[in-house]
Amino acid sequence: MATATTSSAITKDKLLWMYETMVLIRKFEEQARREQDSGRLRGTHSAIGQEAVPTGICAHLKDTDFVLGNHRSHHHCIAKGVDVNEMMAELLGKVTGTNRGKGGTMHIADITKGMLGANGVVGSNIPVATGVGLSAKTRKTDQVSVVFFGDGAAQQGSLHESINLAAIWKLPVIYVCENNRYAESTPFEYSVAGGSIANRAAGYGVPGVTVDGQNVLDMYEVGGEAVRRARAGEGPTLIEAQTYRYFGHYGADNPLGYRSKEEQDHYMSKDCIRQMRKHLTESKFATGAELDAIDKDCHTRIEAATKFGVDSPFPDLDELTTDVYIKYP
Ligand SMILES: Cc1ncc(C[n+]2csc(CCOP(=O)(O)OP(=O)(O)O)c2C)c(N)n1
Repeated sequence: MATATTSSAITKDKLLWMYETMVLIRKFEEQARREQDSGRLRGTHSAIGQEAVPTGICAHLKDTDFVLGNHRSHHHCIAKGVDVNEMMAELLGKVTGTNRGKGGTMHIADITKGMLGANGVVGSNIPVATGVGLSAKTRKTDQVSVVFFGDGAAQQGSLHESINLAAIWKLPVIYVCENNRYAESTPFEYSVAGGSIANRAAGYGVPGVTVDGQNVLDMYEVGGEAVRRARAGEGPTLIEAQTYRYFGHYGADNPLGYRSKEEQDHYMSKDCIRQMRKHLTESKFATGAELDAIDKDCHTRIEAATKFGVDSPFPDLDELTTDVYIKYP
């Protein structure tokens, strides 16, 4: 398991950015759940508990780098800098949303921020990210392509084909498996032969790293090395971030049907935001008051995003097929 030895090499600005990003994600996701409960949003795959994974990686990325996500991608989008007003409007199907209200929670994209898209088809973005890496290498840019996927998606053949190609062509791709221990209700232990996803990288001769995905400093450390390798032309990295989703797979799914309360309590006791808050205050990077001010600001931003989304209009009926179907000449 890779661990960060110190945060002293990280600037205070970067540490606070990571704290703020995780809090903003948490508050966005809490509001998305409220929208779901009110019926304005038909359902959502909550990433509450997994905030540290994309935050630690995206802390190393520029707007010109690329991120591709999956069905549970609000946290990937926010960590990559997508505007929360436009995201909330997208969730609510409004014309001011990132995709003009036609993508919804599972297809948020913002090309200006390098967020090439969430995707509801499990595993589908893994080969796409590989092609994005090939494009960056062919165009001789220093861009990096990062794809986030779950432990369930890691059982698909496309991951193996992709890592193989990325390895032989030394593509700047980072494969990040968010191992939250369940694919819907199927436990990791039941579905993953060999007991490790990261270990599979050895078969392709590339680094495979297991990391505590609830510790943003560990994620930052591992992400930094993977991004450095990618930019230096050394090829791909497979990261297995061990994490946990606090809520059910989707909507009102009650996870206590397939996992124990003791297990939930164990992971929740290692909450990524609480850990970071403790670290920042104990190491005197920030005072409790400074962090409270960040919490309050994130709360205000999510309230404003919700108002923006709710007050925005739905797309016009005339727009029904615009940007949906391609017209061939
Ligand atoms: C190709 C495909 N098969 C099945 C589904 C239905 N489905 C949606 S999410 C999911 C589980 C995915 O689990 P994992 O990859 O571990 O991600 P997590 O939900 O844990 O974040 C499944 C089977 C789908 N959307 N696409």
